[in-house]
Amino acid sequence: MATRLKNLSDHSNTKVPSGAPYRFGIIVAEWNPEITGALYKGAFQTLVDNGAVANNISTYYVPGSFELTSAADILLRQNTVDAVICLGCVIQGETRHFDFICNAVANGLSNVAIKYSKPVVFGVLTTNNQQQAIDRSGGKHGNKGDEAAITAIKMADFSVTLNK
Ligand code: RBF
Repeated sequence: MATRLKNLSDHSNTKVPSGAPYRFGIIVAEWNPEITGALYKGAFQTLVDNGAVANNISTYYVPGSFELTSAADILLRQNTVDAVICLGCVIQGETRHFDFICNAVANGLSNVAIKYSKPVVFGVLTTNNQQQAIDRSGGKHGNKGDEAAITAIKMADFSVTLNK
């Protein structure tokens, strides 16, 4: 499984650029709040552990993962952050909502990133059940919030360095 082969939660800090120069936005979906709350905690702490200044991290909440795209769009239009981390958790139910939401968010966030030429990190768990979500938000498969934070720092550095 990809998660077992590559668990960025175990990243080495030496390979990660400092987050000190950058401003980050974190957008958190309120569905499955115990999971997205754990993702947020991991993401925030990992940003700070890698040099980001707490005052340069802005946090926003949206009702569900579907709203992450429009929130990222609204935030990036303000030009106040160097990277956006979008955190959500979509758990497979009995209807086709899962597929619609996951596809919409994945495509939507990609489009927003390209529209603004800014990093938008897809920190959305898409799982078959609650246990898989728990395992990936601070459980046996690490915390995907941590990984999202590392990606945001690396991509903020990439983006700002190349745009100098
Ligand atoms: N939002 C999530 O973030 N995770 C979910 O697992 C989730 N499941 C949903 C299931 C149904 C049937 C519906 C109607 C919405 C669900 N949402 C979920 C909320 C969705 O992301 C969005 O907030 C609402 O559809 C309003 O646009």
